[in-house]
Amino acid sequence: MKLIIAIVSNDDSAAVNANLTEHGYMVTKLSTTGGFLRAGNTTLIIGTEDEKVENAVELIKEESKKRTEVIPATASFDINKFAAYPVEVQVGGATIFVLEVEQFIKA
Ligand code: 2BA
Repeated sequence: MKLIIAIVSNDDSAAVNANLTEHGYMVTKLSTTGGFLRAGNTTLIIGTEDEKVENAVELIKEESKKRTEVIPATASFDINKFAAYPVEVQVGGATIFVLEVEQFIKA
Protein backbone atom coordinates (compact mmCIF):
# COMPACT_ATOMS: atom_id res chain seq x y z
CA MET A 1 0.00 0.00 0.00
CA LYS A 2 1.10 3.57 -0.70
CA LEU A 3 0.28 7.01 0.66
CA ILE A 4 0.07 9.77 -1.92
CA ILE A 5 0.56 13.32 -0.70
CA ALA A 6 -0.44 15.83 -3.38
CA ILE A 7 -0.05 19.58 -2.93
CA VAL A 8 -2.27 21.48 -5.37
CA SER A 9 -3.48 25.05 -5.73
CA ASN A 10 -6.71 25.96 -3.95
CA ASP A 11 -8.26 26.71 -7.37
CA ASP A 12 -7.73 23.12 -8.54
CA SER A 13 -8.42 21.29 -5.30
CA ALA A 14 -12.19 20.76 -5.74
CA ALA A 15 -11.76 19.35 -9.26
CA VAL A 16 -8.86 17.09 -8.22
CA ASN A 17 -10.81 15.87 -5.19
CA ALA A 18 -13.91 15.16 -7.33
CA ASN A 19 -11.89 13.33 -9.99
CA LEU A 20 -10.30 11.06 -7.37
CA THR A 21 -13.46 10.31 -5.39
CA GLU A 22 -15.47 9.64 -8.59
CA HIS A 23 -12.86 7.01 -9.45
CA GLY A 24 -13.16 5.33 -6.06
CA TYR A 25 -10.20 6.79 -4.18
CA MET A 26 -10.44 7.80 -0.53
CA VAL A 27 -9.19 11.35 -0.04
CA THR A 28 -8.46 13.59 2.93
CA LYS A 29 -8.16 17.28 2.21
CA LEU A 30 -5.99 19.55 4.33
CA SER A 31 -5.77 23.33 4.17
CA THR A 32 -2.06 24.12 3.99
CA THR A 33 0.25 27.05 3.39
CA GLY A 34 3.28 27.12 1.10
CA GLY A 35 6.46 27.96 2.98
CA PHE A 36 7.87 30.12 0.18
CA LEU A 37 4.91 32.21 -1.01
CA ARG A 38 3.08 31.85 2.33
CA ALA A 39 -0.14 31.55 0.36
CA GLY A 40 -2.84 28.97 0.94
CA ASN A 41 -2.72 25.72 -0.98
CA THR A 42 -4.37 22.33 -0.53
CA THR A 43 -2.76 19.05 0.45
CA LEU A 44 -4.62 15.86 -0.43
CA ILE A 45 -3.69 12.58 1.20
CA ILE A 46 -4.75 9.38 -0.52
CA GLY A 47 -4.11 5.87 0.76
CA THR A 48 -4.35 3.27 -2.00
CA GLU A 49 -3.09 -0.06 -3.31
CA ASP A 50 0.26 -0.06 -5.15
CA GLU A 51 -1.32 -0.87 -8.53
CA LYS A 52 -3.71 2.12 -8.29
CA VAL A 53 -1.01 4.76 -7.69
CA GLU A 54 -0.25 5.46 -11.34
CA ASN A 55 -3.90 6.05 -12.16
CA ALA A 56 -4.32 8.35 -9.12
CA VAL A 57 -1.34 10.44 -10.25
CA GLU A 58 -2.87 10.74 -13.72
CA LEU A 59 -6.22 11.85 -12.23
CA ILE A 60 -4.42 14.50 -10.15
CA LYS A 61 -2.47 15.71 -13.19
CA GLU A 62 -5.63 15.92 -15.32
CA GLU A 63 -7.15 18.54 -13.04
CA SER A 64 -4.05 20.46 -11.97
CA LYS A 65 -2.22 21.13 -15.22
CA LYS A 66 0.12 24.10 -15.25
CA ARG A 67 -1.37 26.87 -17.34
CA THR A 68 -0.86 30.51 -18.01
CA GLU A 69 -3.56 32.99 -17.06
CA VAL A 70 -3.70 36.61 -18.07
CA ILE A 71 -4.65 38.95 -15.27
CA PRO A 72 -5.16 42.68 -15.56
CA ALA A 73 -2.60 44.81 -13.74
CA THR A 74 -2.41 48.52 -13.31
CA ALA A 75 0.91 50.21 -14.00
CA SER A 76 1.57 53.86 -13.44
CA PHE A 77 3.67 55.53 -16.10
CA ASP A 78 3.29 59.16 -15.13
CA ILE A 79 1.98 61.22 -12.25
CA ASN A 80 -1.81 60.84 -12.15
CA LYS A 81 -1.79 58.67 -15.27
CA PHE A 82 -2.38 54.95 -15.15
CA ALA A 83 -2.62 52.29 -17.84
CA ALA A 84 -3.76 48.70 -17.47
CA TYR A 85 -1.37 46.09 -18.83
CA PRO A 86 -2.27 42.41 -18.84
CA VAL A 87 0.19 40.26 -16.92
CA GLU A 88 0.74 36.57 -17.59
CA VAL A 89 1.05 34.35 -14.53
CA GLN A 90 1.57 30.60 -14.29
CA VAL A 91 -0.97 28.80 -12.11
CA GLY A 92 -1.77 25.20 -11.27
CA GLY A 93 0.53 22.21 -11.16
CA ALA A 94 0.89 19.60 -8.45
CA THR A 95 3.70 18.46 -6.17
CA ILE A 96 3.23 14.76 -5.51
CA PHE A 97 4.98 12.46 -3.02
CA VAL A 98 4.39 8.70 -3.00
CA LEU A 99 5.30 6.97 0.27
CA GLU A 100 5.40 3.34 1.31
CA VAL A 101 2.82 2.51 3.98
CA GLU A 102 4.10 0.20 6.72
CA GLN A 103 0.70 -0.46 8.25
CA PHE A 104 -2.88 0.49 7.38
CA ILE A 105 -5.29 0.10 10.28
CA LYS A 106 -8.96 1.02 10.45
CA ALA A 107 -10.07 0.62 14.04
P1 2BA B 1 6.01 24.53 -6.64
O1 2BA B 1 7.37 23.88 -6.70
O2 2BA B 1 5.01 24.12 -7.66
O3 2BA B 1 5.44 24.21 -5.19
C1 2BA B 1 4.09 24.50 -4.83
C2 2BA B 1 3.88 24.22 -3.35
O4 2BA B 1 4.11 22.81 -3.13
C3 2BA B 1 4.86 24.93 -2.42
O5 2BA B 1 4.40 26.22 -2.11
C4 2BA B 1 4.89 24.00 -1.20
O6 2BA B 1 3.74 24.21 -0.41
C5 2BA B 1 4.76 22.63 -1.85
N1 2BA B 1 6.05 21.99 -2.10
C6 2BA B 1 6.76 22.00 -3.25
N2 2BA B 1 7.87 21.27 -3.15
C7 2BA B 1 7.91 20.80 -1.88
C8 2BA B 1 8.83 19.98 -1.15
N3 2BA B 1 9.97 19.50 -1.71
N4 2BA B 1 8.53 19.70 0.14
C9 2BA B 1 7.40 20.16 0.71
N5 2BA B 1 6.48 20.93 0.08
C10 2BA B 1 6.75 21.25 -1.21
P2 2BA B 1 5.45 27.37 -1.84
O7 2BA B 1 6.49 26.92 -0.86
O8 2BA B 1 4.69 28.59 -1.48
O9 2BA B 1 6.21 27.57 -3.23
C11 2BA B 1 5.56 28.17 -4.34
C12 2BA B 1 6.47 28.17 -5.56
O10 2BA B 1 7.61 29.01 -5.28
C13 2BA B 1 7.05 26.79 -5.89
O11 2BA B 1 6.15 26.11 -6.74
C14 2BA B 1 8.37 27.15 -6.55
O12 2BA B 1 8.15 27.50 -7.92
C15 2BA B 1 8.78 28.41 -5.82
N6 2BA B 1 9.70 28.12 -4.70
C16 2BA B 1 9.43 27.41 -3.58
N7 2BA B 1 10.49 27.38 -2.74
C17 2BA B 1 11.46 28.09 -3.35
C18 2BA B 1 12.80 28.44 -2.98
N8 2BA B 1 13.34 28.03 -1.82
N9 2BA B 1 13.52 29.20 -3.86
C19 2BA B 1 12.98 29.61 -5.03
N10 2BA B 1 11.72 29.32 -5.43
C20 2BA B 1 10.94 28.57 -4.60
